[in-house]
Amino acid sequence: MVAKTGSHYEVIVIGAGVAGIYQIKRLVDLGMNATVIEAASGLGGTWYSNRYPGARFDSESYTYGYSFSKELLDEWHWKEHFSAQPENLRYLNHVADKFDLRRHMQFNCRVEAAHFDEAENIWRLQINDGRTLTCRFLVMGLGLLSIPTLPRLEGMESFKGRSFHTFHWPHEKLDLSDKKVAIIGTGATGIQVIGEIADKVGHLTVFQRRPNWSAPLNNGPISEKEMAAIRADYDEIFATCARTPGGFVHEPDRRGFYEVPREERVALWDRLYRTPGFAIWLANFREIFMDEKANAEFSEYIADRIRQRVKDPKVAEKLIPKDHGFGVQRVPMETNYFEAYNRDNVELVDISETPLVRVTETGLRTSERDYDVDIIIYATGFDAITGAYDRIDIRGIGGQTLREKWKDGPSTYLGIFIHGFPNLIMPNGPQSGSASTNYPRGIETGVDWCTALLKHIRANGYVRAEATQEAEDQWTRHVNDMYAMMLMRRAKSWFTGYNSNVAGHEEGRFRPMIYNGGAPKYVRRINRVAGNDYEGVTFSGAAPVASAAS
Ligand code: NA7
Repeated sequence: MVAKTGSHYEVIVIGAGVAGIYQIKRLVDLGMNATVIEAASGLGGTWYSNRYPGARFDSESYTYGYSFSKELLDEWHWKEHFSAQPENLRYLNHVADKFDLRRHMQFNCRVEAAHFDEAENIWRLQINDGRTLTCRFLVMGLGLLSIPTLPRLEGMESFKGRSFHTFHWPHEKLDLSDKKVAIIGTGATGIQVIGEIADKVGHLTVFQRRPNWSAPLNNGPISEKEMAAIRADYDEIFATCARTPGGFVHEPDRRGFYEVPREERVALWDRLYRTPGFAIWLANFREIFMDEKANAEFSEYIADRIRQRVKDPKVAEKLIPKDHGFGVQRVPMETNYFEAYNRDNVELVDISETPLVRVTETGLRTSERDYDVDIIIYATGFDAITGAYDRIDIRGIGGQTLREKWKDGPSTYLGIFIHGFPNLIMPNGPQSGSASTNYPRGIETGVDWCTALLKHIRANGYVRAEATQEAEDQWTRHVNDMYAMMLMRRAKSWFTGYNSNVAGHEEGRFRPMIYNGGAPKYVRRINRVAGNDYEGVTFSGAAPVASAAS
């Protein structure tokens, strides 16, 4: 028997981000004894930490917010089509306050270890404050991009100025005027930062290893009148998101790429280039994702756009990716990014030609020369998707560690269960529907499904739920097979588990991290599983054991 000492919960949720907030709401509504454990000092996950200038949604704001409460939808006014971090954090705090969720959250608590106790069928969690907490079910709301990674450069500690990863951008206001700033990394984050600070810094030196394809965000304010129209349209907006593969409002152009004459293709692209958000990526022809020739033609269209916007042709060429086509990795959306390079105070250093050698006391050294700066910004990405799992000592049946099980890439059932790790549930795990789509839409689906599962378990008095090996193998194969159709498979990006700064994640080691089948297909699949008595999951406990392989 498990003693109810105040340190035991029916459910513990790790992480108070977008997933954790909604998950605890659903658990509290069910009257479950549940808590959220959060390492940071406040809620919000991504939006708590990423406070760098330019941090904002690439989802339309009104598709990012929660859909579960009409009252919440009616009272919240998104101020911009792609809302920025301060507003996003205010929103998440508003949600927590409105539904009185904060009292179910424990901050500044980092879970260091989670071990499954096979005799009791509970998880034992070691918290960094010395406590041991136990729970029957462990729900992971860890975040896909919550473990920032730094380059492995000699001399990083010796730098006398300020340096930080964008994830750790100082919370207090940082005056950059008159400062010489270096930024390393030109992914989605670097591109947002550069576009935002170029006209606010004394001098900016961008250290680019590989350029990224990027297109205009076309952001703008939302007036009271527009917001009223959005509110009236919410049902349709969410229905569209549910219908589209990416969970966004952008529907793919279902005409065949080659059936549409070239002039019409270009007319579509001209329109999409002016359209807000991911339209340029997701409302495009589907062949862009799968057909090398179609992708090359569209990439060349975007390359010309870059050439038109960047005055120095040599700089323009350096900003055009040569090693991958447009859209084979998540597309960074930009505001004034390419124009930044037309400024006298902005300099591009191509470190594929002159590699970074080390950090010095006064700045950065490439193979060619020294760059003295006051501030170094590392926009160098994340140990994505599985990184947050790897940082916790998670042990399942027989003491098997998850780190070891996933060393060559994740394997899951539906992105929700892991064989050998009973009672551990991931509403937005690796290989689930949310990672590659409009994140909160996938999260709501995942959380709702996991909540229904927990209700089912409770109703039947089960004490243990675990995916079968067979079901996990089948799902992981399915996830893997789907990459075969996608040009994305060969991209060096966090979608395939690439990160040059993490041992074992360097180039060449493909990991099936995300589900590429699209949101509607994923939802149909998990609903079918639930409808078939959770096929592929074995339950045990008070009720007779129900088991079925998928
Ligand atoms: P990304 O997309 O992983 O980008 C990281 C960038 O940092 C990328 O340009 C990397 O170059 C560069 N990088 C990483 N390590 C190094 C080292 N050691 N030296 C030089 N340059 C380096 O992360 P982001 O934070 O920009 O975006 C993550 C997601 O956040 C994004 O997709 C959105 O969904 C939100 P590389 O390409 O590896 O040569």
